[in-house]
Amino acid sequence: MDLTRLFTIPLQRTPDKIALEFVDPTADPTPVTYTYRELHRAADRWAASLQALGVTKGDRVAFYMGNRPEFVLAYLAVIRLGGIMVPINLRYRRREIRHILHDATPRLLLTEDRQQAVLDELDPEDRAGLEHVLSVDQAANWLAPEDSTPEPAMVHGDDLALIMYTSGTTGRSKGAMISHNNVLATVTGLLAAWAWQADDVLFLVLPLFHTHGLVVGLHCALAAGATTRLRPRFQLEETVRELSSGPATLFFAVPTIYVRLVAALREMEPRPDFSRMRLFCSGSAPLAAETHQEFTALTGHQILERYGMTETGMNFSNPYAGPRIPGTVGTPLPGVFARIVDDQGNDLPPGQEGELLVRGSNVFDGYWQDPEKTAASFSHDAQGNRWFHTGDLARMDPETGYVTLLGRRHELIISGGFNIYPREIEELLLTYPGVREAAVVGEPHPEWGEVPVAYLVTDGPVDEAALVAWAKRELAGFKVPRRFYYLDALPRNAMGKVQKHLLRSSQSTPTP
Ligand code: MCA
Ligand code: AMP
Repeated sequence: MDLTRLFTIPLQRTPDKIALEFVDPTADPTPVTYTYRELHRAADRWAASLQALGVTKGDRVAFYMGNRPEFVLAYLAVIRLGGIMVPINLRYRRREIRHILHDATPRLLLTEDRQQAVLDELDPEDRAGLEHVLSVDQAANWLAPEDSTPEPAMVHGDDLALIMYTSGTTGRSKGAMISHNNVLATVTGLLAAWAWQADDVLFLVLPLFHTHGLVVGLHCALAAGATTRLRPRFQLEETVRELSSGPATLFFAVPTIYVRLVAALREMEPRPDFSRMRLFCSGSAPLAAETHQEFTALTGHQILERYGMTETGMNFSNPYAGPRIPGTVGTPLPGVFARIVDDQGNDLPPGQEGELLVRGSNVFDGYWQDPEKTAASFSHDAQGNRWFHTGDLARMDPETGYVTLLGRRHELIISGGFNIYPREIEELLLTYPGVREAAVVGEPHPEWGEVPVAYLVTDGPVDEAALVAWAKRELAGFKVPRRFYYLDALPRNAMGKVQKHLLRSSQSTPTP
């Protein structure tokens, strides 16, 4: 069964209900809406169009565009054909896009006019494998006639629906291969755990190019027969307005958004009334207990925090009905099995800290064309079950059974819900003239959670503004170090490995 079948029940029961409503307040403020029937028909038309362009089962189709209805239509079309969507974070720049195009070798790249300047920065060789680069703004020129339908494709649950690039410990991001069944497992788990209802209205401001917006948000809403009010991005005033006087019942966000909401609500008199809302969820990065508590004090709502990964979809959640404990991610979702183990892979008793392993139908099969990294990410238990090593350190409360995440085994930095691996930035900085050594670490930040900062050993003074401008052409802005510190040498152990924990407390010279 392909994923789009998830929506057949709302399609049959409530064909005229609004499935998707989109407004871009900075452009044309008139809402664009699709009922379930219209969405289905439009996705058929897009599927027929992509099929005519040569897209068949197993083909990768890269997406480099922001939230908009065409993203949804094209995505539904791709998976209906058995194609594989490869979403690219819109903040990614030359170096990151180049890597994804070379690694996933998509047949087609779907984009929008406003991204053209970024794509123009690519070398012709980077685009060589692409048969078509199409802007959805020009779709009228290449879409098939309105009532077109595609030739049916045989799509199975184990076929891939997505390859999602997650930052890699080795500097290059890895493509997580997500099957239709993996997505289905997360969606069915969340539908039950969060009591989704057909009369829910999701206010969705998270990017569709990540699991949080796409799977937790859009997919669950479509499967529930609910309405999604999609926006291009998070905007504070619009969000406060929607949550207090719009039709929304559900809001999903990353902690940075809750930090901004709390800061704004604190200052507002009279305070907006969020009492019509049913559920606020947080995930993608740790939500500070203070933010959780202050949000409750300001709104009367307890945020439901949950935990997931690109590779696994959703793993843990605080309960919908039951205590939501700040600073915890709750218990495994239906169908998810979890263990906490020591460095040798032995199970630890409740209360002890170790690495979290998970398995279940939600867990991906491996990394695209990377059997080595795949093998290194899984282990088998005595019964032959295959467990994914999340790299997250966790402890289970012996009384409640709730899990708290304590940090990560690897060097991942999470900034505003986007992942950053220091190695990728270090490799880039080392290619800059005059930079001899570079080490990147995360520094705590009240709004973003963490931000990257760089420690450099250079041949002489560096023009930092030029360095930053250059780095921003190569990498997403959120990966560019916020501060630079200059050292005579990086602290290294006897093996020559940089001791990053010493850097964080070192007496280095900050940006001159
Ligand atoms: C934008 N900037 C950032 C970030 N976002 N800096 C650090 N971290 C960020 N996340 C920078 C921009 O580069 C820019 O700087 C400046 O901030 C302003 O940009 P702007 O576009 O105005 O920012 P914003 O629109 O206010 O964005 C903040 C945001 C956004 C709304 C929090 O980052 C966001 O939507 N985050 C959600 C990410 C997400 O959905 N993650 C889920 C993935 P400059 O001009 O210097 O470049 S994780 C996942 O899916 C797993 C499975 C899970 O568990 O959910
Ligand atoms: P990604 O690779 O973008 O899917 O990010 C997955 C990582 O985000 C996880 O391995 C966790 O480290 C982190 N994460 C997601 N949700 C939470 C949460 N609620 N609390 C703490 N960390 C989280």
